[in-house]
Amino acid sequence: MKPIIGIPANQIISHADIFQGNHVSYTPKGFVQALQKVGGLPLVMPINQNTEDVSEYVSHIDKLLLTGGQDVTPALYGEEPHPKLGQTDILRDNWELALIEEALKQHKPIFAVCRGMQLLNVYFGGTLHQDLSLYDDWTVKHVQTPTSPSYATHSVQLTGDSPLSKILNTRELSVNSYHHQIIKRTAPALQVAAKSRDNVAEAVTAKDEALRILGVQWHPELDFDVNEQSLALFDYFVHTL
Ligand SMILES: [Mn+2]
Repeated sequence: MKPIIGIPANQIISHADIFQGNHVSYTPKGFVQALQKVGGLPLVMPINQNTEDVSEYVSHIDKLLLTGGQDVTPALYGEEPHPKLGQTDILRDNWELALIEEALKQHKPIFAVCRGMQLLNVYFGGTLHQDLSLYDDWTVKHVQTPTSPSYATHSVQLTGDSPLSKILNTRELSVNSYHHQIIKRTAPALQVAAKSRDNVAEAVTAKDEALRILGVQWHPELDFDVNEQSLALFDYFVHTL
């Protein structure tokens, strides 16, 4: 049996002129293909305003994968929207927060990418910088556009005893980077597993190992076909975490 990996879908809400005005549920193909390549069975779960359905959804999956996308609604960590905040979608936030809670309740592992890692931090009571410009020590380019996501552009240093350094068997790696928000206060339940040179949290794990959680700020789904370490993360998630 292949492990079934639940992926909460994103929805297009800002382009009413495409798809005949329908809102469309989707997930980037990189997640689908990376999971399939390492032997997982991706299952996309559309946003559902009835969050009572999460228990049934989660009972059908083995693991939960949170993807990138919109900014997290700042009210969820007690802030007003800053002028540099990007698009938010409270329906997506609420659906994914409900799925996180249920996955933890049902003891199912969570792999969280980019926004997913930020949302996990907010779920556990942490906060975010709504834009990198609000971070005093910002010196590294974290939005590498227009450089291809296949090219890793900045280094991250892995914490010596973190599972990440064991999985990847290194203390430093190069990653791609497409985020304008970062963790401000790390949630008490989480620990930083990797940092960029300007001290931005680039990966997190749970302090309590019984909570099987890995979050990364970069995008392994965009370079897994050319970067063995990115593929290794998906392999670890599907078969080990
Ligand atoms: Mn970065």
